[in-house]
Amino acid sequence: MLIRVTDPHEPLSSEITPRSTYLIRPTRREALLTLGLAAASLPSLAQPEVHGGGKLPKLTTVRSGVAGSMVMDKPTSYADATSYNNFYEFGTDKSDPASYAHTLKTRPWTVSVEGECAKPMRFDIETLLKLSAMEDRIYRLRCVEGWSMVVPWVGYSLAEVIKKVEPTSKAKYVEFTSLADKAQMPGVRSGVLDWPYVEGLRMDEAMHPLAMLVFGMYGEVLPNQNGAPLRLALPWKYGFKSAKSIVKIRLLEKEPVSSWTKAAQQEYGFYSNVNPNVPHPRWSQASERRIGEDGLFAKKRPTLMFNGYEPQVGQLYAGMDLKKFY
Ligand SMILES: Nc1nc2c(c(=O)[nH]1)N[C@H]1C(S)=C(S)[C@@H](COP(=O)(O)O)O[C@H]1N2
Ligand SMILES: [Mo]
Repeated sequence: MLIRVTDPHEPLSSEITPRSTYLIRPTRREALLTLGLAAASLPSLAQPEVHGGGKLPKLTTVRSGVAGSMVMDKPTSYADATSYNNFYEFGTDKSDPASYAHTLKTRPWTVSVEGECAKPMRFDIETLLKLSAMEDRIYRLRCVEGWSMVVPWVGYSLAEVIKKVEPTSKAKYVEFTSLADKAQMPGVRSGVLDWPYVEGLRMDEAMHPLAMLVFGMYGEVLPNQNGAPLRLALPWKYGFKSAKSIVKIRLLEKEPVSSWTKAAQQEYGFYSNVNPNVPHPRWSQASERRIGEDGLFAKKRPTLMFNGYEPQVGQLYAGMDLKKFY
């Protein structure tokens, strides 16, 4: 596997010349961006379609400076990104979250950050909303099922919150727990997963600037079906690593066991980095269908190593056997 050693804050050639500009005919905006002109200098050419449905509160945002935070693929439509969801707490059909998540109460909401740290804290959602500047970032999201989306998220790096509690030297992993309330979440009455939904990261993954704590999408607060009031976005990992509606973050010495690993260990490993070369035991991961763009009979597009974020995150896995640590 190719590991390039680069400063994660430096713009990378993959961003300057995005894949889409050489695979398809570039738009004027993309061509100009390729020449190094900032989008801000192109007032007549709008930013990608990043407006929401207009029914939810808007969030004030700044453009992110994090390398890899602005993929140039066309964003998925808001309608698709909010109606085709995985959120098993509300049912297993893709349409269930949009149909049933209105029963989720997102206020009051607290997130406790605890475990191996000097200053465990319980954050109110309003405090988290003000903790750091809200950034616009456009990330690819690759579901392990073989479909993908491009989502303009709003939030900031997860590291901002972790730093606040002052992790000890024993903090090697981070565990995330989603809300599991039968009264608000009809899917929690079913046994599809061992609730609550739990996910985890290695500490260096969690501290990577691309690992994002998300409060909104398309310039507005998150709709419930997308994980309100806060969820993760880990663009180089399969979608299930990005836990929704988080209530607890725990710093740990030992690797946590995620819900999906518990459900099927040979299918869902702890790392779950997007990897076209490591098939899921029941299907290939070499290609994907972009929701809203690639019709059912269209040729699927190739899946990229680390979902296209190898320049930014590849070095986290230097020397690791990615077939073993799937
Ligand atoms: N709590 C919780 N988080 C979750 C899930 C879930 O079922 N419950 N599904 C995951 C999966 S499989 C994917 S692909 C993404 C989907 O996010 P989206 O609906 O915003 O596209 O959320 C992830 N986070
Ligand atoms: Mo997924």
